Amino acid sequence: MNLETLCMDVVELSREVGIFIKMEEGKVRASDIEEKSRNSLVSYVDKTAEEKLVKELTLLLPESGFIAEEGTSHKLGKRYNWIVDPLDGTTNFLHGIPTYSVSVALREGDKIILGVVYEVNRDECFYACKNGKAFLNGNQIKVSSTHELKHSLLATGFPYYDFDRSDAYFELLKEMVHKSRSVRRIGSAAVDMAYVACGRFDGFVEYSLNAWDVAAGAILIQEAGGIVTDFKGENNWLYGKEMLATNVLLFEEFSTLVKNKMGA
Ligand code: 2AM
Ligand code: CA
Repeated sequence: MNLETLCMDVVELSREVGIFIKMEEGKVRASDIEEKSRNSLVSYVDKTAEEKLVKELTLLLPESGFIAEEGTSHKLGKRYNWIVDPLDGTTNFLHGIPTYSVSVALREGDKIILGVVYEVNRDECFYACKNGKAFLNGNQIKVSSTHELKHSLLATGFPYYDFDRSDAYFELLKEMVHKSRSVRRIGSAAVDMAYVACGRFDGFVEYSLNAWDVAAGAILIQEAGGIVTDFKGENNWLYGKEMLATNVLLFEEFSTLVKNKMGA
């Protein structure tokens, strides 16, 4: 398997799926929308997009399995598994807000080896594979070189279903607002992380995210020279529902802030 060739095939596929999603923008009726669990919305658009991804990714790598948000495949691969979010930012999509993405990662054993995030409305495709570099539409990207929180632009996602840690989270948010240049909440974790990878954001923090929200973004950041950890500064970020991402220079200051408020 040539990982770089596979990565470019996944880039092309993600763009095709993105074009389908864009064509459906504004056409989804209220009766097409289902609430899977509290505030977690889905429509035929997410499901159709995922079915196409599952079908085509299987053709690209027949022995692979899937961890896919909408559960259209439960096949598990021995060595390779795709981690797929066909539409990250469904709430934005359904409300006519332009930031949403297609997010696809490939896992070999317990390592993510490829990631693609396609931000549909900006026609921006971010991609990386292990031991390679990270790219945006063919140009190499790097994390920012901001080294102090006071000069940083941070990103986050607000809790929307798991409010158990929300007091600690909003304490953290207050500190982030006070200590940084400002904080953005754009509604697609995959896009937030792609923006850390290319240096638009200097740091990102969110809890209760699923593996499909963060898998592709994480390898983008790592290959662009950044760091991803859980809130203790450790490695349990894929299934641990804690994501902290930043460049190396800001890591100590940002992770100390997060650890102090949410690391317990
Ligand atoms: P999704 O659109 O794939 O579900 C941002 O906080 C992240 O949380 C997004 O990546 C989004 O992924 C997920 N999310 C799900 N429901 C949400 C909601 N009601 N509000 C905000 N984010 C939501
Ligand atoms: Ca989704």
